[in-house]
Amino acid sequence: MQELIAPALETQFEKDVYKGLTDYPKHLSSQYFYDATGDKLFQDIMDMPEYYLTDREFEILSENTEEIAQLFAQGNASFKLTELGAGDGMKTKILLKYLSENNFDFKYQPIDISQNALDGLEKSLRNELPQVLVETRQGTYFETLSAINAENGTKKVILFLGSNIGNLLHPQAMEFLRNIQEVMQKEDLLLVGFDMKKNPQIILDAYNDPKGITATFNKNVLTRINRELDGNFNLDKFRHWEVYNPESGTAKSYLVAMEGHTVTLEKLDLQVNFEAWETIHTEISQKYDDRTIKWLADRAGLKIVTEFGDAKGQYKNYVFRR
Ligand code: AVJ
Repeated sequence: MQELIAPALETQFEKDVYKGLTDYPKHLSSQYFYDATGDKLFQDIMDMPEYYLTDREFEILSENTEEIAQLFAQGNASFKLTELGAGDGMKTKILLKYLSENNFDFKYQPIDISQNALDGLEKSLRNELPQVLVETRQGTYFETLSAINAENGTKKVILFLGSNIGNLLHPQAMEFLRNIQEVMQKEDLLLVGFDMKKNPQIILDAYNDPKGITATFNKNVLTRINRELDGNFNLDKFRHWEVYNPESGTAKSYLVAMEGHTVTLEKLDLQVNFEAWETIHTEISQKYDDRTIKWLADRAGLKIVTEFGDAKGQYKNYVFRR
C-alpha cells in the first residue's frame, strides 16, 4: 500500500476522522453527530414513539421534582447546577421551573459539545424562565471538567442526564466519573441518568426506527465529513445497522458499506477504501443494571445517595456524592 505524505491535521475532528478511517476496523466518534443538522435529527429521535429514554426520564423528573430539588438545596442556601451534555434542556426545564418558582438560589451552567444547541437553549430559557441565571459553556465532557470546578465555596450539583453516559465504554465512564468525583466537595451531588437493561427488542426498536430517522442521524457524520473535510461519501452506499448484546448491555451502531468503493477526503489528502460489507463503528449506547452501576460508582469513589425509577422499570436516575 502506498503512503501519502502525512497531511497537516489541525483540528481534533480532522485527527479523529483520519485515525478512525485508517484504523481497522474503522470507527468514527458519535460526538461528531451533533452539528446543527445532527441536533435537529436528535430532537426528531427524542420525539419518536420508539425512543422511550426521553419520556422515561421526563416521567422520573416530573414525579420527583420536589424531592430532587430539596436534595439539591440541602444544607446550603445556594448552589450551581452544572449540566453536562445539556442539549435542548427539555427535561432539565422541569427542575429549573420548580427551582425558579420556589425561589431557590441557584445558577444554571449548561455545557454541550454543540454551540448551536446551547444558543437554542439559552434563547428558550430567556423566554420561558427569564429569572434563571444561565451561563453556557461549549466543549466536550472532558474539556469542561475544569468549568465545573471554577467556583469553590459554592455547592455544586452536576447533572449528566439522558443516558449520555451510555456513549462511554465502562473504562471511560469510570474514568469520567472519577474525574468528576475528584472535583466534588463533600456536599456536592451528581445526578446521572441510566438507561436500564430491558427486553432487547425494545432497545433495538429505539435505535432502528422504521422511518429511518436514526439511520439518517448515524449517516450525518458522513455528511459532516463531506462538508467539513471536502469528502465525497455517497450515503446511499451505506446502511445503518444496530446490534444489541443483552449480556454486556451494549448497543452498537454501525454504517455498513454495501459495495466495495473508494472515498476521497480532499482536506485530509486521504483515500479510504471500503470493501463490500466493511463497517464503520459509530456509536455505543450502553444499558445498565443496578449491579453494574454500583460497580462503576465504587470504582469512581462515588457513594449512592438515592435512586429514582420510572413505573415500567426501564430507566433510572441515580444521585451520587463523593
Ligand atoms: C444522546 C447518547 C443518549 O445513545 O441513546 C439516539 C444518542 N443515538 N439514537 C443514545 C442516540 C441513536 C443517545 N444519547
